[in-house]
Amino acid sequence: MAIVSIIIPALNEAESIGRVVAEMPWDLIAECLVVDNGSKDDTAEIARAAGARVVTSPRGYGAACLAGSNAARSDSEVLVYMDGDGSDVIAGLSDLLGPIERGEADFVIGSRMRGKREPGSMLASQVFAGRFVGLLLRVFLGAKYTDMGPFRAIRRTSLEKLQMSELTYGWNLEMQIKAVKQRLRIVEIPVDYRKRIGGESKVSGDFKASMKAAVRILEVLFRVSAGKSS
Ligand SMILES: Nc1nc2c(ncn2[C@@H]2O[C@H](COP(=O)(O)OP(=O)(O)OP(=O)(O)O)[C@@H](O)[C@H]2O)c(=O)[nH]1
Ligand SMILES: [Mg+2]
Repeated sequence: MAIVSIIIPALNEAESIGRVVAEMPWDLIAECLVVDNGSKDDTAEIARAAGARVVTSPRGYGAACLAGSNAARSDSEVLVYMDGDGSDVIAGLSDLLGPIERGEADFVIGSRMRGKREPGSMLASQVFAGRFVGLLLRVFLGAKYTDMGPFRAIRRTSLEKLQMSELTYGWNLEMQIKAVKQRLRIVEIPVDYRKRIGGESKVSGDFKASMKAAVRILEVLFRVSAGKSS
């Protein structure tokens, strides 16, 4: 069985992080890292009390994912990312790890479009954005993605090859595009998705933030697809 590190970016997620960490299947994973950068609530303390190792990072979703990746145990072989708001369903972890464990994939991405979505867990605009980006990636890169969801697993050696540099919400898409370009073996599986347990949305619930994220995602789409890395 591969040595697995779970990486959870979490900013002001005190209402959910305790439950997210408490649900960890410790028999499948070696560690759970919660990456906090300046939460104004008790996210870090609650995560630690629930059994996570807490790491700090510069601001930004991608910056948190990168800091978590760099802080993973040195013998960790597979990195798994998920959100700290309770939206991702950890019961899907063994399905996510399966193709890597069997030596069939380097990168496994969970698609919320293909799984069960709790009503209200994704806005129509998010569903549209996922499908639209999927279509563009198919046309330009020949990739078969249906989503840009956060719940995903990648071999650590493969992630290192990608030389990730997006420090905001472009991180997820950058990984997907670079995975295609680096010819990683990619598998997409259905994953379920729920409404956040509590707390505040940093993106989808805030019009200005979602516009900013959308612009960033489109920028990453064209820049990274065109092959420039920064
Ligand atoms: N450490 C860290 N975590 C972040 C940062 N921005 C977002 N996150 C976390 O990244 C995850 C995704 O952010 P969300 O606010 O859930 O974004 P979203 O899924 O588009 O919004 P909802 O649909 O309302 O959940 C959550 O666990 C956040 O706490 C950041 O700057 N630093
Ligand atoms: Mg969320």
